[in-house]
Order: sequence, then C-alpha cells, then structure tokens
Amino acid sequence: HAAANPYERGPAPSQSSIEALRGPYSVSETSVSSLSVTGFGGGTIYYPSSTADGTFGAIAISPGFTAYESSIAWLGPRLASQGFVVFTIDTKTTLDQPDSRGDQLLAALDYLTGRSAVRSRIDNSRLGVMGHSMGGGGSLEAAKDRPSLQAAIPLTPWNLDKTWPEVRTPTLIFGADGDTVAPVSTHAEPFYTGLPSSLDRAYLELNNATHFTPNSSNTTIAKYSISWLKRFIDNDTRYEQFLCPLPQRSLTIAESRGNCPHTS
Ligand code: 9J3
Ligand code: ZN
Repeated sequence: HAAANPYERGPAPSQSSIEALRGPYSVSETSVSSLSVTGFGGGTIYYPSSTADGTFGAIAISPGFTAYESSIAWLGPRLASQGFVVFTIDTKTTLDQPDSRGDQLLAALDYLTGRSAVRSRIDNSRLGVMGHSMGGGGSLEAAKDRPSLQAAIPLTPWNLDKTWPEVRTPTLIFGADGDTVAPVSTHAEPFYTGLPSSLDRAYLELNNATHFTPNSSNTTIAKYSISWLKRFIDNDTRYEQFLCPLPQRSLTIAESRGNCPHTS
C-alpha cells in the first residue's frame, strides 16, 4: 500500500507478528569494544541487514545493577528484526547508579548516530531508550535529560527518584507483580504516577513475574515493547490496536494503566 507515513517499516502487523520470536527483517550484529568508546562500556549493535527499506529508528538498552549486556541481549535481535537498530550496552562499571546509566544510554545513542559503522542506517531524529532495573531507572533519567527522545521503556525499573514531571517522552513502564528487589509499590507504580498525566504513558504489570523476568525472552514484554516503539519512534499507528484499549488483566498481565487513545 502507499504509506503516508515516511517512517513506517515492514508489513501490516498482527497478533502473531508482534508475538513472533523474529520479525520480518534479517538481523546482522557488530560488537563495539569498550576500549573504542567513551561515556559507556561498549556493547553489541543489532540492525536490519538490508538497506532496501531506508533508515530506521534506533534504541539503546542498559542492563541493571551488577549485570552485563548479556542480561538484556535477547531484546537485540527480537526488536531489530522488527525494523530498529538496537544497541545493547555494558555500563562503565556494573555498580553505576541510574543517573549514570541514563547518561551512558545517551552516550551510546550519540556513538550510534555519530560514529558507529551503522550510522548511515539510522534516522537521528527517531531514538529511544530501554533498560532493566537501574537501567530502567536510567531510561527515565535519559528521557528527563533529553526530551527529544521518542520512546522510553523501563523494565522492572529501580530508582530513588520517584517523580518524573520533566519527562516529555512517551513512556511504557513494565512492573512485575512478584518483584521483591524493586517492588512495584515503591518503584514502577510511583514512576508511572510521577510522569505528567498529559503524557502518552502506560503501565503494564507482568503477572506471576519477578524482578528478573526481563532477563530472558518474554513475549509479553516483546509484543508491547515492539508496539510502543513502532507507535512512537516510527509514528506507526498500525500498532495502536495493540496498545489501545489497554490490555486487560489476563494470565500474563496483572494490571494495566495508561492514556488511550494516544495524543502524540
Ligand atoms: O538494577 C537493579 O537490579 C537494581 C536493584 C538493586 O539491586 O538495587 C539495590 C541497590
Ligand atoms: Zn543525567
């Protein structure tokens, strides 16, 4: 069909296409040594192998406290195969706190768009961040620091800062009902509530899940993350159907909150 949206990539989505282990794009990867960069700890870039569809939006993803890139690696090919350049990073030290992780996510995006081998494949105006735990707290810090980001997805986030009135980036927060490290009552839920009520924002609480659920392949995280990134990084309203109305309570979703329909 003739796409009116210049950022639309890939075929029309379906429940099965957003739940699939891989999307329509073959994925290549290149590793970035910590010795070759400043401001973050290196990582792996996953990207659609073909250049036939033009440029793509890009995201950087941070692991949590004491964790490495490997703990979030499953998201690299899962998201890149849907049509994004995805940079899973290591932090400078595994003990870095959320504000530092936010700055490192931004340094990684700057490297990706400015210096990386795939920079010509990226649309510099369509960038986002994700992260697990302190990396999820860091995603909120990155969005606060850089309002031009188009999407943020904190996964079972942890942060001492609970209020996010400065954020202008559409934000999808995943909590886990059984999280005892970053309990939703003191982390994910107040972070959601602390975002501006006028913002495109959502909160999905994973059912029967723990703090570490985002560290392995998870179709609920994948399908709603793909939809959020497509909707807000690609402006692709074909994915709005998976976000609004909000997902109902189910075997996989314990609770959902958000504004529907979206405003941006
Ligand atoms: O990144 C995380 O897993 C944060 C949770 C944590 O261990 O905080 C304790 C300081
Ligand atoms: Zn900062």
